[in-house]
Amino acid sequence: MKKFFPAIFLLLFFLSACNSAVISDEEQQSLVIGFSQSGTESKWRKRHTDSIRTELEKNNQVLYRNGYMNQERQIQDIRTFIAYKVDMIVFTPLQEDGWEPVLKEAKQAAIPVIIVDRHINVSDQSLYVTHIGPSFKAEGNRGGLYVSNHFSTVEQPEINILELAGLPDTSPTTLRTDGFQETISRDNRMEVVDTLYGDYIRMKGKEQMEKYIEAHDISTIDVLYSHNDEMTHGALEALKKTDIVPGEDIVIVTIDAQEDMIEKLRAGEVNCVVECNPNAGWFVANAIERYFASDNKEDFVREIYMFETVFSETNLDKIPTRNY
Ligand code: GZL
Repeated sequence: MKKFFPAIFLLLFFLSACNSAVISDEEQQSLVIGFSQSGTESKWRKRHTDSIRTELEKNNQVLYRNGYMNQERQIQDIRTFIAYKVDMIVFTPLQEDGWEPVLKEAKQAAIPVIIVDRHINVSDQSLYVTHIGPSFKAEGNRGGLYVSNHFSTVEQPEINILELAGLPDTSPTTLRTDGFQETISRDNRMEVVDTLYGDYIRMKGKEQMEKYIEAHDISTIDVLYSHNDEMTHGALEALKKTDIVPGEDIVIVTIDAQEDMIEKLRAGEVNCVVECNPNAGWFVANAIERYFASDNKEDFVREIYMFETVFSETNLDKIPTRNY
């Protein structure tokens, strides 16, 4: 019996050690992450939120706050995360400026910050670990390329473009304008004759378009370039009150690729849908995992671009079902 007893003891000790090893691994994986989202203005944004929360909540505790498109509220949310001493802050800034003070507070509290989707303007680049998001300029390029190709076989001395832009002073709005302009400027017939701002909101897009139609001859516009699908839906509602046939009398280019806009593409009401990928969850979770596993955190990758594409009449049969 004596010989048998030590063996049992060793086996129990080994099993309990294994069990504690498994628990400590799980404890190491489980971080407390503060996630501040900018708003809920579009189906795109709701998918963006769900994607990040679902992926992070697989292995971590996530404190989620929605800023409802109010920067002051987002700043308070980040301060809450700091007070809670979270392990990591993930946030989607509503606009580019005004983040320096609160990010300095996070740095003083030694809490790393990841920027997702829109970018920020800060002089001190050490205030955030990395930025994860689309290439907004490439999205603008793709929209401009579609327009350039569309009119390359059209004999027309002037091509008038109306831009329906998103929220001013945000990186998607600035860069979608720059990317589009960069591409169409190679055809000197093309000109953006007016820019309206719909803040990425359907109703505001509709209001801006209605006001424009009241004050201008919309039949002189050849192209509508809209920075997101929600505003495009609003513009289509406004155009319904005119005799303009969308997709025929006016070429429409829009960005995001929500399912409800792919339906408009299939119906011929819009001509080009540039994808803006909202499925950031995996990219964020992977970056956090790699950051905490890294031996050299100061030298972490600074920009992580998400893959995305463009849809038009050329690939209607190849559009994956949208999950937003
Ligand atoms: C772009 C994102 C934009 C979307 C809009 O990544 O910031 O904001 O294109 C959303 O739908 O409002």
